[in-house]
Amino acid sequence: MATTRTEFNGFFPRLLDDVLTELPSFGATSEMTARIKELFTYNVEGGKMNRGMSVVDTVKIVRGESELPEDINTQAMVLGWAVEWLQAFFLVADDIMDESPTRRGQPAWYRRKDVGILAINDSFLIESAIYRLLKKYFRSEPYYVDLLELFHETSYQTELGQMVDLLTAPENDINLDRFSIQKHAYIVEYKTAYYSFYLPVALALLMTGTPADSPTLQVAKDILIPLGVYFQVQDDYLDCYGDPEFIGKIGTDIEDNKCSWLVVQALDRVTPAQRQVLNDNYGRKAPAEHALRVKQLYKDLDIEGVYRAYEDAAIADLQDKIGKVDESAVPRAVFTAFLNKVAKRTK
Ligand code: DMA
Ligand code: MG
Ligand code: MG
Ligand code: MG
Repeated sequence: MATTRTEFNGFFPRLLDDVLTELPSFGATSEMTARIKELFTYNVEGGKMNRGMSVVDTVKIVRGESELPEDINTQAMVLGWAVEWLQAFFLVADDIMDESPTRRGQPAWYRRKDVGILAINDSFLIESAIYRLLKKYFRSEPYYVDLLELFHETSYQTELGQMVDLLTAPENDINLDRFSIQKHAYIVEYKTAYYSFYLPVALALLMTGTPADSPTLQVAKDILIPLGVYFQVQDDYLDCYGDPEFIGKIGTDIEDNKCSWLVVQALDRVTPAQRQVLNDNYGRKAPAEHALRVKQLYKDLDIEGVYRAYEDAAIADLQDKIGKVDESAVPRAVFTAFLNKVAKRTK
């Protein structure tokens, strides 16, 4: 049923080629084309591809087919990769803003000697490629404008979330009062849940004939946004407790003064003395002892245990919500497939 990673991955060169072959019509020299090839290859490939493959998997489930007709399969893969391209656009910019050293087990793009601050424009180029691909494969479809609007709205939501994420985490200005459960909830819903969870399923629904104003999309959103929130809580957890070798990135949330789920939970449980420890050590880039003291405090408060309890409750709540979905709107398998990919992940 599920499209294999190999099949999905094997489709990437074709899309890369689509974008590269039209570059001469934009006056591109071979040097420009080579650089754009490196930009896309370095940043778009190499992820977990859960988001992209979810588009294809959802189209299969909605159509009730384990193998799609070739033209439909092609379009579903294009939309899947368009989500991966969108993700690459956000990640290139995110790593600059978060000052992250690594991504997907390699130096973050902006850290390369031949890139640096150019990475800002490179992130815009990655975004623009999405619209080149949509034009090529969907221009004559009746839902073309719906696809464009969905990508635009989703980008807007993500950028609003990123704005609050960064505004809540100013450098050299530690104020624990800025952090709250409500603030965290806004950040994770907007910066992650829309593009990572709602977008892939909404694209598949548009492709399979759901009108853009159908209540079906709201049914999907009511499950996928909480699922995306759970996913970002996992990301916050893995930032501190994940194995950098395995997750391919080194956590920076404590040093970056981020309104992470972990610090919000800690603040909910601290004594005044522990709050002072947090105040004196959170959000310091160096020396490393500061971050270690924060981690020790998390240990004293058993934040890992709090996380495990949250995780069990979140999964149970999602299963309950999925169980109540009207199957004539969306097959429940769409959501269980997605939940199974995410539940208890360590990467
Ligand atoms: C990521 O938030 C959100 C977007 C829109 C890329 P993050 O900075 O926690 O992500 P990561 O941990 O992957 O850097
Ligand atoms: Mg980041
Ligand atoms: Mg970030
Ligand atoms: Mg993170």
